[in-house]
Amino acid sequence: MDRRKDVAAESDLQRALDCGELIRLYQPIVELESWAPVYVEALLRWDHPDHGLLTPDEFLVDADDSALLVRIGWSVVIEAARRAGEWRLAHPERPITVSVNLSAEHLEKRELSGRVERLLLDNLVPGPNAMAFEVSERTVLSRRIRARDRLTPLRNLGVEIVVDDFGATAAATAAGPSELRDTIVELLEPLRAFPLDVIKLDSSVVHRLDGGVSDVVAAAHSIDLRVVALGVEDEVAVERARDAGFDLAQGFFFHRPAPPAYVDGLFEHR
Ligand code: G
Ligand code: MN
Repeated sequence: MDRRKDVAAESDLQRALDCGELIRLYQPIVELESWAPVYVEALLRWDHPDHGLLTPDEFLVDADDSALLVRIGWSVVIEAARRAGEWRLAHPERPITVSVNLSAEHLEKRELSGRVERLLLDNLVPGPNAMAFEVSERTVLSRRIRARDRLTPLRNLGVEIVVDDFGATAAATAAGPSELRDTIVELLEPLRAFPLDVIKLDSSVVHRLDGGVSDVVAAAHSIDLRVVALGVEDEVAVERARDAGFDLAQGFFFHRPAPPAYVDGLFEHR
């Protein structure tokens, strides 16, 4: 899309950060058994004066200023820690985990776990698992950064680690459903070596695998990961996810990304 080029200019992005146009929405993730929201994912949006609400893949694609990416990443983590503290303290009987997406550039930072530890303390975020960090499959398995060395101290703080968009690359390249299933089950194998709690299966995988998706979910369970179905948009998708054995689901059928007041409302109505 061409507007990507228009809006990705870095000076613009820095200005957007400075003047509060980069906002955070929150999307609940539910347990499939009960439909109870147990996570909320913090999602970055650019509330652009001319282009409206933009998603990160519309404005971060060309932003190769890694320092700026990390500054933007921190703005999300900082607010998420504050919300996690507030929601846990206000509703200890309904513990919710606030999850944040971490870029490879951000995960690479030596100071990451130290700063997160301070944020948890400063915001009185009670442990364990009041926060989670989502890293893409590509980031986890990349050789360039030592993901395990960065994830281990982070997880030792009592936060969860989530693998995001799992299988997206394989789904884009594999020939047929059985090849895709085998590729994805193989991709799970190296993940054993990492400190992980949850895996989010890309919606393209769920669509392309059809029947074979339950094998993938079972393989993930066998290495002690809870599994999220992404992009659940209708009742059929809910049924499929339940039949395949998924633990959790995220998607417009249940909840759309919304301002934090929406999450406050969920506590009222449960
Ligand atoms: O990959 P990640 O977990 O970061 O995905 C979050 C993104 O997916 C958000 O930008 C969110 O708006 C989008 N999203 C969430 N639910 C749905 C859905 O049901 N359908 C589609 N198409 N996108 C969704
Ligand atoms: Mn995510």
